[in-house]
Amino acid sequence: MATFSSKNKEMMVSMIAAVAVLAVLAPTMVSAKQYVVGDDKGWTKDFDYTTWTAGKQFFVGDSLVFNYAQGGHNVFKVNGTDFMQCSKPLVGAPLTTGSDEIPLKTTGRKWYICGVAGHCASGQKLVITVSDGSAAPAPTPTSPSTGAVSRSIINAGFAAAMVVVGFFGVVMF
Ligand SMILES: *[C@@H]1O[C@H](CO)[C@@H](O)[C@H](O)[C@H]1NC(C)=O
Ligand SMILES: [Cu+2]
Repeated sequence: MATFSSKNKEMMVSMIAAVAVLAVLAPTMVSAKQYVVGDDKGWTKDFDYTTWTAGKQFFVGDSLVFNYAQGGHNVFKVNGTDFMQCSKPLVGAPLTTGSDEIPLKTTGRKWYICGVAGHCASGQKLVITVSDGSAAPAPTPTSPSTGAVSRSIINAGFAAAMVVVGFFGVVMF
């Protein structure tokens, strides 16, 4: 390509714009969220984790971090029945490091409790629902989640940018 026709210049400009869009969107897209359970209060009893989860959208690829004084608490992953009854699972050991990260690998409801006697009954229990990041999550009747909406838009923008870049890549080179 010794000289550019004006058509080629136009294409070049479009391609640069597409790459710029991609550069802006790509880091946002891949950033999985890490949720510190209870934020600065951490994983503790006498805390309302239902309120903490309100308005949060959890997606596959995100992760939970349970922070607590080691030995003071622990983290058991349980099923819905054990969650309701605050009973420890019959098999399986709890997480006990004091800073336990749990990657959310699958969709669906996930239940966690502290296994120290009385703690679950005092509110140290967490239930979340993990959604597939590519599917449009069901809107909640009271307040639509801006996080979920923006993620869908980003996915759409990313796909569009890829198509544009791919197209001009084929045309020009
Ligand atoms: C939940 O887990 C307990 C063991 O911790 C088990 O006995 C029970 O059958 C399970 N319930 C369901 C619905 O899977
Ligand atoms: Cu505890």
